[in-house]
Amino acid sequence: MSIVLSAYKWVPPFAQGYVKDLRVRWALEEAGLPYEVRLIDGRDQASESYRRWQPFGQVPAYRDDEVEMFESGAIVLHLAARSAALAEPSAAGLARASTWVLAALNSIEPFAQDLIRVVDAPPGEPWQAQRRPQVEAQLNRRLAALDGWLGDKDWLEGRFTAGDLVMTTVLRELVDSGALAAFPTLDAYRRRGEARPAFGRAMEGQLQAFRDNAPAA
Ligand SMILES: N[C@@H](CCC(=O)N[C@@H](CS)C(=O)NCC(=O)O)C(=O)O
Repeated sequence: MSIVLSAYKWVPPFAQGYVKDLRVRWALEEAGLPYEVRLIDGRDQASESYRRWQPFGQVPAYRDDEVEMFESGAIVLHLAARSAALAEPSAAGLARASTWVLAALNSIEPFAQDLIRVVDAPPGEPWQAQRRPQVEAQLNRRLAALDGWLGDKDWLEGRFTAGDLVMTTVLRELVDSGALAAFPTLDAYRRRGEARPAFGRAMEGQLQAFRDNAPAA
């Protein structure tokens, strides 16, 4: 199968290691599927041809011999349907992995992003201090529920699935805010995901492109 994935040539340091093509690179590495990366810049993002591939001009976009698609969660699920490394190879196994991919993107990430927006707001904005406790309380309720489900398991379904892959990428977004400090079990789960060799290869692939295309100082 010939697989092509889009990613940025370069992004500012704060975003390096967090661009969402990482999810797809990681899934491909777990599945052991070879792939090519098409590196794009702002001009490509705005082009009509790229918008036909990714309507919002974002990364990642993906194509293989069967389909062209976008949205990192959808791409990871497409790969999970093709690799036992990402889901139990049965309809029920794929449904369970899909459940956790959607839970990561729908039930955790919006709350994580609310907190990140507050934390990253310019200092001194009065709404920031007012909103933070409410946003933290909402996020903590979700994290406590996730923590309760994980319990003493290594992975959400007992074995690693696409759901753990996407959930790890969502939890990583919370490290800088300190939000995981109150949830050592979830933080250890996040670290377990990041310790997987496939994650390391995916990260290195993303960072290598940024090193190769760093603007001249
Ligand atoms: N929901 C999309 C989000 C993709 C996304 O946010 N991509 C960012 C990079 S991490 C991007 O390309 N941002 C540029 C933009 O929105 O113009 C997905 O998961 O694929």
